[in-house]
Amino acid sequence: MDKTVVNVYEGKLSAEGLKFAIVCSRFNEFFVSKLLSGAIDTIVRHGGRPEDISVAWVPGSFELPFACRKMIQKGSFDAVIAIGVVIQGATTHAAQINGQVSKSIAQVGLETGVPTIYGLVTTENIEQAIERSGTKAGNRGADAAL
Ligand code: INI
Repeated sequence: MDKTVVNVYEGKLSAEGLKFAIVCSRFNEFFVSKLLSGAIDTIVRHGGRPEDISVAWVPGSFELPFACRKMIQKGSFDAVIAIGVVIQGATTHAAQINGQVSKSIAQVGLETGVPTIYGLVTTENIEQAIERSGTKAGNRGADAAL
């Protein structure tokens, strides 16, 4: 596209000078810690400073939107990243969490004006969670940070 004749709005993949909050769920921490490492690694590799990254922990993914909002209200972050892993069990519990959390994370971003990024892995089983936490399907935390 010829950028001299049109206005193009697009992001730059630079984290230089930016402050990030990463809100993580302790539920399925085995996977969440891998996603968190991926997110931090991506920010730092794009020029962000480790000291400009704050990490908050909540019990489960359901609590992520609330904590994202609190971090935005209490801090001065350029973006907030929510990280969690919801694995389907024998009941509809996971579906209930997923539906509400995705909507609420979008709502936090829209209401506060601070980019609030959805970095959740929602899977049918543990194998799919492994694949998305740093193995054959990449690292969803790194993707969210990007
Ligand atoms: N929280 C998760 O982050 N992942 C899950 O897989 C999960 N499951 O399956 O139960 C989960 N449950 C806890 C939930 O997020 C809340 O912390 C809890 O309901 C208290 O509000």
